Amino acid sequence: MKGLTTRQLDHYKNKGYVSPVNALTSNEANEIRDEIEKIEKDWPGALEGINRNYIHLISPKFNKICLNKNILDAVESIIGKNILICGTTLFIKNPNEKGFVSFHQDAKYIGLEPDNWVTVWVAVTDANEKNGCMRMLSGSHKENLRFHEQKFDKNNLLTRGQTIKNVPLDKTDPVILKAGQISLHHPMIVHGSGLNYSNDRRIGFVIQSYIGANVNQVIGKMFVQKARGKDEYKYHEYSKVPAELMGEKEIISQNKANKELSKIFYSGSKKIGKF
Ligand SMILES: O=C(O)CCC(=O)C(=O)O
Repeated sequence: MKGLTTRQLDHYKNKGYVSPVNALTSNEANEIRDEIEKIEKDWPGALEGINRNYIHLISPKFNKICLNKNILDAVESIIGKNILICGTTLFIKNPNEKGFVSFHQDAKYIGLEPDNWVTVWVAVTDANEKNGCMRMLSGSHKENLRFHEQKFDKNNLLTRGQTIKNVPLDKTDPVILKAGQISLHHPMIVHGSGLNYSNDRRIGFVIQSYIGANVNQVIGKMFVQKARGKDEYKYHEYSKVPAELMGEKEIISQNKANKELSKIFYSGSKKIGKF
């Protein structure tokens, strides 16, 4: 694959997202799941709370996903050839839990400017309407930032439970993916997801986000890694590439990054959520 086709790119520009895009094999997706489940078993709690973030700093396997050629080719079609990785997050919905993601815009609280950045959602498991795939309000990226109510619901997988009200569900598009496929979405698109009614986990490994080297962080500090091209702006501090799974240095690097991330997530908020 050499980047998005003209049709896929037009879809992204007009609707604010594109999917499905083939990126990993189903075996590669299963390897990510195995790595997640190994960490959950051997280091209980290590992927929970704030530590569901910057997970590409604690596992060489997760790091490798962020450098996958098919993913980077698709990203390059959108943000150009100078690409930095500035974060990763796991969005896991277990069966029989009530996890959901309220409708929101990623650009609202993240402080990345200008909006030359894109989020890649890697399906570690299949994602479909039954297990609570993402839903996109097509075209909403062309409008302004909307009002978000901060609800802090306990089952909301977003930091502040930030919620755009009255989004018509029947006007949103489901992002249906097979394990290994990806979707890419724009910083301004209104999106969210419902409950998992299936008997298996729904797992998204989210590269949140790939930024152009020209993108600065205007609220706080983020740690980046070079994915492709040049960084002539040098706005950000670079994090270490992990050498081993959950090594001491790797954990220190993740903790340092998450401490700063938390300040960005909750900037101006009276309350701190669980992520
Ligand atoms: O995984 C989900 O359901 C939502 C993820 C999300 O909001 C995002 O990747 O920006």
